[in-house]
Amino acid sequence: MNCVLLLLPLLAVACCHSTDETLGNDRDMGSTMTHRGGRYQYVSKQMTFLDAELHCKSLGEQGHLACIHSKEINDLILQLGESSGGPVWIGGHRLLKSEHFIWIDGSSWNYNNWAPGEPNFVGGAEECTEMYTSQQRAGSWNDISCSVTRSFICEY
Ligand code: MAN
Ligand code: CA
Repeated sequence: MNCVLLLLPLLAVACCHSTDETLGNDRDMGSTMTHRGGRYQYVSKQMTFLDAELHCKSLGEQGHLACIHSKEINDLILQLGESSGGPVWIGGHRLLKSEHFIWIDGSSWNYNNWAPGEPNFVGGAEECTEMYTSQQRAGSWNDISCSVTRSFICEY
């Protein structure tokens, strides 16, 4: 009997995290998708890049704004962010005002999907990265000031 009771939480975890591409609603905070063990959550609240990153960290020990390494993940993140009605933060950040970008989790910058003409570093003040979610630019990225507020996608 004890054995069965101990197994129940394990079964619950196995059941809820094994399926790829699960779309569900997370109360009023937006929707969550799992993909190959990674969890992605759309947060509808609009925050600056820093506050958004801090919010993602509060979701889990490994939480951070979504870092994108393939078209597959880019498509998934676009799908999650589409309901925002505007661009969403992703975890790209300009390195020390240079032309180089880094991902906020330290993973390598091995994929990008900049919109035509981007990143253009307007006013020397565009150090964060947003994804457009509508019209012909949907899924492509723009460098933008970190202090504007956006909905965002966490990975945790
Ligand atoms: C336009 C473009 C972008 C830029 C924003 C700033 O959309 O020039 O590259 O980041 O304006 O608001
Ligand atoms: Ca720009």
